Amino acid sequence: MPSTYSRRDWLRLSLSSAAALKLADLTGNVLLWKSSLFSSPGFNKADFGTHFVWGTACAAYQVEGAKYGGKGKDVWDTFTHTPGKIKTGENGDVACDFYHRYAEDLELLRQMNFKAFRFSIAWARLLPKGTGEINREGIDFYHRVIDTCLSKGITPWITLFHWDLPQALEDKGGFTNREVVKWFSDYVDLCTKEYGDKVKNWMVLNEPLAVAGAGYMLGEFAPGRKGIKNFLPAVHHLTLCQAEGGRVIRRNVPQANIGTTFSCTYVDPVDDQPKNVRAARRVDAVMNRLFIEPALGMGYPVDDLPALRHLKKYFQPGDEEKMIFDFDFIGVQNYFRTVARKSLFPPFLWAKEIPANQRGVPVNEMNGEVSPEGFYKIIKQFAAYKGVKRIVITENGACFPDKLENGQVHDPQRTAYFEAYLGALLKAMQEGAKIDGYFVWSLTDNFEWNDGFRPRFGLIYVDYPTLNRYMKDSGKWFRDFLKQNH
Ligand code: GCO
Repeated sequence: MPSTYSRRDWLRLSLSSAAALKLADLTGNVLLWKSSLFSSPGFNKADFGTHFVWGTACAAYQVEGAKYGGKGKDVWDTFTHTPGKIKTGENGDVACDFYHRYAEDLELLRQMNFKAFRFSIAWARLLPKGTGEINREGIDFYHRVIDTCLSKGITPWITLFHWDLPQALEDKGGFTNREVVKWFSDYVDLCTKEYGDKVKNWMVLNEPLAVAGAGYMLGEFAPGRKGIKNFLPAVHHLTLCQAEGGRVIRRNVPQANIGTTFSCTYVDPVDDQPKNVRAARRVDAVMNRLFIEPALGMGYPVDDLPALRHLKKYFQPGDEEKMIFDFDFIGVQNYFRTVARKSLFPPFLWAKEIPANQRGVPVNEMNGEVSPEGFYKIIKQFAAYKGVKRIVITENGACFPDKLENGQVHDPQRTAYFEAYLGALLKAMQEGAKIDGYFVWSLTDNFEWNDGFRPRFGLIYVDYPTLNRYMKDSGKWFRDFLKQNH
């Protein structure tokens, strides 16, 4: 492969087959996609190395069914049951009923030849009030999931927190209350003591920015709070939880492989005018650097986003040290690329993102730009940090409008997406990025937060009225790709 790719090379990577399909996406953009069903990519499984981990990822609230098994209420239960918060009015009460169907789902995972399963523990399933009394049914449920994984030769990878803070703790201020660091470390202590002899791969937080930004600043995600006065303390306390969680795992689990995950998006300025270049840097500081740099001992990215100096207000003596943890790996999660420009709104950031469908680029169903090049660049950006030892792609995937017909789901766009993104990942690896694994988001279609069930990311289609599962063509593509020995 050439060492520097031109735009045209990237286009070729995405469209390298002669059999290109012309499809129109929901927003009316006409997209060209390679028909991967009739061709094979220019790489195979062995190119990624024999130790490379192939898995899929999911999260408790999105799949389990919140009403089962004595789980306490969490912020997503409250949020989804508040009228107007979820675009479709739906909720995760039943979701994919993973609570009862986990064995079937793990069997499908095995049939697709994946060897790892990333899932999260619902804090309120173990501790209905967030602290104190334990729900034995919840503890046993995750033992069953872990044991089923192990019996099928699938390695469990656990995320400790994927956004579902127990409501009882939110009632005490949630992430704006510094006490959360103590609540969280007690919860991590419980999980790691309970499951640590069977599970070695742990992730502390999933995308803390989504919690602080969408949950406490914009009010778009649970708990639906707004404003900088909520955002700043939430950021700092999440940063402390992130490092403290790592320390608890290290203490309790011998030979643990400890990581934490970040939502990452390569940010380009709309043009090279200095004001737009500076705006893109501010967006990058928030979107990509806010939580990793303090963990690496670099502090918050105040130089590029001076407003972050207000975080100091929430510091206590010793916090600079407490924010640091030496993670074994960093979880990079990427879906799209971002293009930014200067703007007078919102204050604090003084920048705005230009929606992908206004830029004439291929998009997914949620209007995120499909950009293997952006994926490659963000991996390189994270791999360039001196303190990052290893990277795991803990999420990557795409939503496109799927249709179930005669038990089949033909989703060539999704397969083409994976081929192009895996090509970009391989290129980064060949240039020296130390990447240990790749997790598809997601095993099954699931509850996509404030968008409800409409955007489908699964390799397995879920027919919600019956909850029956169907392997999509993209799942079959992975099944065949992962079967290869060379
Ligand atoms: C995230 C979350 C997932 C989402 C996925 C698709 O990255 O936002 O980890 O829970 O469902 O990203 O949007």
